[in-house]
Formats: sequence, structure tokens, C-alpha cells
Amino acid sequence: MTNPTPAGRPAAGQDDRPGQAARPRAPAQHGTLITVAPTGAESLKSAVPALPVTLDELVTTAKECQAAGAAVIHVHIRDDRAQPTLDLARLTDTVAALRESTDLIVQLSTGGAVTDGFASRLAVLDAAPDACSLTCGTVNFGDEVFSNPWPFIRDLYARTKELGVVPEFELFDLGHVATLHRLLGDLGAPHGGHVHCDLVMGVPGGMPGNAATLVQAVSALPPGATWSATGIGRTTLPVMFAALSAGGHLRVGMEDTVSFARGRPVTSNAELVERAAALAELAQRPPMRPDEARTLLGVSGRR
Ligand code: KMH
Ligand code: ZN
Repeated sequence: MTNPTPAGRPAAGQDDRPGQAARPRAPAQHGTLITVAPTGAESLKSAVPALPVTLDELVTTAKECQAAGAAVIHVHIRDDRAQPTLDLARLTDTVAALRESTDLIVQLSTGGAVTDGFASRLAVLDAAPDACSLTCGTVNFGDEVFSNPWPFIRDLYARTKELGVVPEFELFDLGHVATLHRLLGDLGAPHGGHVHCDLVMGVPGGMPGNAATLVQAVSALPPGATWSATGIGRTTLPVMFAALSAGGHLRVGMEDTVSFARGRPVTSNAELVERAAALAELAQRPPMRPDEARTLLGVSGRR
């Protein structure tokens, strides 16, 4: 039997119920960070009418999702024709509007659409978001290629540090985990000091969205890193259950799935957040508030 602590209580990780021999117990539970990715760059508004594409639609969605339990919003924006854009003025206005109307951590996508060039993806940071996505490698993306060569990854990461933007490392494949280690080894810790990753699983061409792959990817992450996971399309639910059981956080939203169940389209991002929040509650890891998420991720107060 392990020695008791000075206060006479069993050491952390042991069962302290009266009459119980010391034995391992589950790690301390923590809340669940829920990120909503409401729009993405791939779905067409004409095919998915519930997709938020205008600033008004995005702000309304953000408010609903915060009320449902989201703490972070991962943002792609659209132009007047509902096409993906990285227009800097629009991005800046979007950051301002989301800050005005919600407490959510505003994370801009630097991935954009597969057709976006590196210069405009780097310039996203000039819109001064709280946080940004940073994909750690190239991946086949359906019939396309989502291009993230090492020099671009390095430049983007260096720029996040210069501008004080907290990166979330997007990992679409196991090789991306290796690149994350290389990046941290070469350039050091991110702004905010904490490494948070998002496993994007089930993209055709990336790692599959299942529990075995999730466990393998998580076991390769840097020590101390936290992580979310999202499964694209029909891998949404298996990945969500696997992430919760493995102690991870959740990303949901219409960027990743437009079906709520077989044959039943998603009607709003909020219903995806509500479902994630309900499962998190069931797992006794309730949704984190935005201020708790700021502390976890090292995102400082509003600039
Ligand atoms: N739209 C994808 C090509 C990100 O936001 O950083 C890339 C993507 C990743 O969605
Ligand atoms: Zn995205």
C-alpha cells in the first residue's frame, strides 16, 4: 500500500472511500471545451440553406452556440455571393462583431479554402483574432490537396508569436504530429505558453475517424498538450464518443458535418453544440465557460 499523504489522505489517484484498499481511480475530471466551426469553406449555401454565411447569420449562430455551451468559435467567412473569402476588412469586421456580441474566443481559420494562397492565409493574422488554426502538414482533401508545406507552417507559427495570437494546431494525419514536434523544437512554445491541438479526423485522404486512430494520435502528442477532436461527416459521433472517453475536448459544427443523423440534415449549429454539451454532461465533464477556456488555452483578455 502506498504511504498516506501528510494530511492522512490517500495520495492522488487512489480510492479514499472508507474501508477500501488503495487502488487506482480515474484521473481527475475536467470540463469540456466545445469549439463550434459553423461554416467552413466547402459547403455551398445553395445546397445547405442553414449554413451561416452573412455576418448577421454568423453573429446569431455564435450567440446561440455560446448559450448552448460553446466557448470557442472557429471562423471561416463568405463574400456577398456566399463564396469563401479571406478579405482582411471583412475578417476584421467579423472579429469585432463576434467580440461585441459574445464572449467566445474568436479563432480565425488560416486554412481558408484549398484555393487560397499562402500570402492571404498569413495575412489573416492581421485581423487580430484571439486565436487561429494552424495546420501542421499537407493532406489530400477529397479530390483536392490542402497544402501546408514546412516553410509556410514555420512562417505562420512565427507570425502568431510576433502578433500574440494563440495557435490551435490542426492535425489531419499522424505525420502532422511529427511536424508539430519539429515546430515546437525549432521555435519554442506558442504565445500563451500552452499547446492545444485539434484532431481533424475522417477527411478523405487524412487519418480515419475511429477510436483506435484517435488513441494512437493522442499518445504521440507533446507532454502537457490538450486536444480536441472532430470527425468529418459520418465519423462525427464515433470521434465525439472516443474523444470524451479519452479525456479530450470537442469540436462540432456545420464545417464538419451537415447531417445530424442518417437522412436528417442539420438545422442549426446550435443543435450540434447542444448534443455535444449533453454528452459532455453525461460524461460528467460539463462544458467550459469562455473564461475557463481562456485560462486553459492561454488566451489573454480582449485586446
Ligand atoms: N477548409 C480546409 C481546406 C482550417 O480552417 O484551418 C482547411 C480548414 C482548416 O478548414
Ligand atoms: Zn476550418
